[in-house]
Amino acid sequence: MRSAVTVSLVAEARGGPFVFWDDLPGACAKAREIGFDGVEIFPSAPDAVNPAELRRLLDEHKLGLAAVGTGAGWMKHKLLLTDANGEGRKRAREFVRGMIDFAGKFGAPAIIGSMQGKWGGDVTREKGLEHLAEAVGELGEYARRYGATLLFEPLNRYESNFVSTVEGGLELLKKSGSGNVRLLCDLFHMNIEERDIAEALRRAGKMVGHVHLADSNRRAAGGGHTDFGPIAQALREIGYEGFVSAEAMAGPGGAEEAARMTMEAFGKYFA
Ligand code: LER
Ligand code: MN
Repeated sequence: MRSAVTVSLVAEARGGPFVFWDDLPGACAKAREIGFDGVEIFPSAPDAVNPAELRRLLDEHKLGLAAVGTGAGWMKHKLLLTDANGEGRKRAREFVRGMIDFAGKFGAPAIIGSMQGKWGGDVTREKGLEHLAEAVGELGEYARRYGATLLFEPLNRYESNFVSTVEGGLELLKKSGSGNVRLLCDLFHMNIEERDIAEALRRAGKMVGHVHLADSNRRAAGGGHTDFGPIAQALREIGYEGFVSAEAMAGPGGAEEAARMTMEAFGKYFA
């Protein structure tokens, strides 16, 4: 397993669970200094980060690009893949395709998280799930041109009501019809929704494509009461070799402390 740390470049996501903020060169330098293998970035739009500049930073600090988040599609541009309005859904897919084009240059996967939206109002659960599965299927196939997968992230009940568990995620992936989508298993969401996190990871097996690492309270690993031993053991058992990426709230000690706590936990359990 490889370690990564999140960097948000989206002002509208302020208060969200990202370790580093705003300063991509600074975050890359710190990530390297602390010993991470990669960075996971949340750009505000597909063209917001210059790919040549990112390539230079990754090379300079010997980092991989773990994944690219599309959350700005919702948080900044108000785009949802389950919008009741067809034009809105179309623009949401275009946005994600743009993010796949960006991430694909680095062979990295894009993430569908908050762009899945919620059902309610003029979106029924059935219609919403149908639109979501269709979009995930199309976008998953689209990512193939880069030899990259697409990641779908089940979210806890307070953030979405479509897919909150591994079981629901596996159903959605099946419904999507694409064999190129994997689950992003976020240990914070799983701590709220799964009966047993390790068991759920075993159930997901080869469909685990990425892991978000946070403690029970969404602080950096070590800042809450999650028992990472059985979780890491389950990941080893399923042969998971991808990134374990810190997506957590910095505590009073700030981003650097959160990153260092994560690295300590990573070394102890996952390395
Ligand atoms: C949001 O809670 C989250 O976990 C992100 O990775 C998804 O956008
Ligand atoms: Mn997450």
